[in-house]
Amino acid sequence: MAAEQFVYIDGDFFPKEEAKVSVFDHGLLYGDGIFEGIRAYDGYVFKLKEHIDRFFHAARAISLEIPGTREEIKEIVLECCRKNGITTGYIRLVATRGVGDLGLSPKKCPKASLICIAATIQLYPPEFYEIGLKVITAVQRRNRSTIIDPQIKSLNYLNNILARIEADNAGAPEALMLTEEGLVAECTGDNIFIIRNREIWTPPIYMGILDGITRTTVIELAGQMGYTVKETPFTLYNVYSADEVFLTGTAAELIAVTEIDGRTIGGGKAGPVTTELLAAFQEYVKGEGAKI
Ligand code: PXG
Repeated sequence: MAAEQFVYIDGDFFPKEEAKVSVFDHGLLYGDGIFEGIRAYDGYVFKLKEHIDRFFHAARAISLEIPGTREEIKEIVLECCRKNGITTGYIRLVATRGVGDLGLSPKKCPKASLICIAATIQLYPPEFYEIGLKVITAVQRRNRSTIIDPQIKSLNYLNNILARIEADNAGAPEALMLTEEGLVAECTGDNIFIIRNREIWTPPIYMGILDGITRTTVIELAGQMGYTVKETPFTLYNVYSADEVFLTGTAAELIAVTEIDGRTIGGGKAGPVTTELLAAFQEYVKGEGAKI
């Protein structure tokens, strides 16, 4: 039998079945809150500092006071892993606006709630990393940064979910989202990279995408490996005609896209640059981050 799972909520650990929040929490009522999805590899929480920094920046952006310091939140994440016997897995850190009344205003929510869940992770089957993903472009556009900045990893993921529904309907595991202007933005839970003549391109953050921690890691690794990496706007034409396309995200790590909107990309399987970068990433994660 699997060991019992404990969820951290506001200072205490609760058995999974008893881990509950109020129906008056504005996280539920309005999607008012933020989250992080974090990986642990073999006893280390990968890029924990970067995830906690992004969490605190998002909190600032939505005027939410996280109940605790960066050091305290870090310790909660590590303790949550220990309590659940997680050395390799997935951690979800959530801050909700907390309990208020039925009005929109956060003014009536005196204290934000902090939740941490450490669990195992459902990954893509290993063969997907060789054969690559078939993705579609969603009709749903990525919301622009003047509306809700996609840099805020908020509990309001409906924009991404609407695109993911399109992917589900098409039998695709991911959907590519465009900006209002039709430029390539990102996927519903992953950033996108394309490779042209061994040059690596990815959309810049200002276009309205999440500043992905895997994205930054891959940009740094590729630079160290001697690749030219450009953060530059591009169109679907550049994606369709790319030599290789891959996605990055905490869950997916780095995964090839071999078909998009019915067009085969490159050779129809993970290309050489993607394969080399994935190997470098998998090597890099070993022992990186905060020790559990
Ligand atoms: N873009 C979006 C919109 C995301 O939500 C990424 C890019 C990749 O960022 P990181 O920092 O992970 O490299 C994300 C990540 C999941 C899951 O379980 C992943 C994300 C959100 C919710 C669930 O696959 N986001």
